[in-house]
Amino acid sequence: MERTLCLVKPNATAKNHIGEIIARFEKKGLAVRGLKMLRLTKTQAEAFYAVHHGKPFFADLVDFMTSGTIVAMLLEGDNAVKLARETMGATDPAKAAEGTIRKDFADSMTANAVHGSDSPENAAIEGAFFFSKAEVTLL
Ligand code: FUP
Repeated sequence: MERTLCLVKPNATAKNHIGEIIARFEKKGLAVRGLKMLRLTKTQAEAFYAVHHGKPFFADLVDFMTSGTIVAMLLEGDNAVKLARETMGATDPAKAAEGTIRKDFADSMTANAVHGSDSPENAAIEGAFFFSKAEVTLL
């Protein structure tokens, strides 16, 4: 069993796609083990995307991620990191496969509806970013 951290981004929460996006993950066999709705501060968004600091799209990405509420979830299952990213589709929605979340709900490369950790190591770091040890231990 593996866990991953996924986010429903502000464009998707604003369009009432939270339920459908979570259902897409659940239908692939991923179990929701943590769930919360919040709005990131600029400092938090900059920290979450620190790996992209200095890139040309960084400021727009931070602006977008702080533009509204997001939903953070811990998903669990076999190969959860890879399975969640397959369910999400390519980062660029123009390249996302039919039936993926980004194909159906992304508005642009930045407003691409969902985030998913890209490795088990980053999943642990990103999971701890949104969920306290007590919250995770209770699960
Ligand atoms: P992903 O792992 O699929 O979320 O993609 P990346 O880590 O490559 O990108 C992180 C975020 O930056 C994504 F939400 C998309 C955004 N991004 C841009 O807005 N422009 C780019 O050129 C690349 C990434």
